[in-house]
Amino acid sequence: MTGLFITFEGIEGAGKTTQIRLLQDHLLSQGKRVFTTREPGGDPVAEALRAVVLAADAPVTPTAELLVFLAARAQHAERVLRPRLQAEAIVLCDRYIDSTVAYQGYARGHDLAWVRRLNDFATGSLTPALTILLDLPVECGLSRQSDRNRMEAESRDFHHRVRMGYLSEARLFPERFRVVDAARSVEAIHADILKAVQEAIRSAG
Ligand code: Z5A
Repeated sequence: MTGLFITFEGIEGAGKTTQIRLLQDHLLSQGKRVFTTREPGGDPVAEALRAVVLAADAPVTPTAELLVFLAARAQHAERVLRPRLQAEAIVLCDRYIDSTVAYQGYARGHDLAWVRRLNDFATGSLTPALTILLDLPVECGLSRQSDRNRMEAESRDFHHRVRMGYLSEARLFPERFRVVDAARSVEAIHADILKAVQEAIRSAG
């Protein structure tokens, strides 16, 4: 695998979409080959699964929810992520394995070791070189929301567990995570992300 795999994580309204767009523009202006994608989604089958799990108006059980996110990821990893990385692109992905650990593991209560193993199974252990965690208080993130999907309608306590889960993962895997304070201006956050990405590009050689 010769590309560079970078993922973006954070609670709702953390600014992932905004920052990915800015980073993509910057990298393209430097002549880099860049591909942007998201989870759940990024492929027709995975987008269909996204609609099932996020827009369902009937109850979805926690186990079904976990397995749909993983099914979408398995499809995305094999059909999109691996080919793009093999084509030497810098791949920017909005949410990936750590979303499942934070939402379905820490917040919903599925066993963390089990969720990590399922992530490995779904992706063939395809792990990002760099994960940018955009961290901010739950109140701040929720106040930036415009429309609400099924997950976003969860309680504040649920979103707080998600945030704490992410921070725990960042402490567990410091070689991969960079935690960025996302309660600041768009420009200040972008500057920190650029530093982390430039370092990752240098390390990738
Ligand atoms: N999910 C899961 O449970 N398990 C999994 O394995 C996976 C996902 C993969 C996907 O939702 C949901 O699926 C997500 C987790 C769950 N659930 N929730 N909730 P999504 O893709 O529809 O939504 P999202 O990923 O949470 O994105 P978002 O809410 O759109 O947030 P964002 O992309 O991080 O932020 P943004 O769109 O860039 O910015 C939001 C607003 O804030 C917008 O108006 C911006 O102009 C504004 N903004 C951005 N940055 C700033 C700053 N710095 N200051 C002020 N305002 C800002």
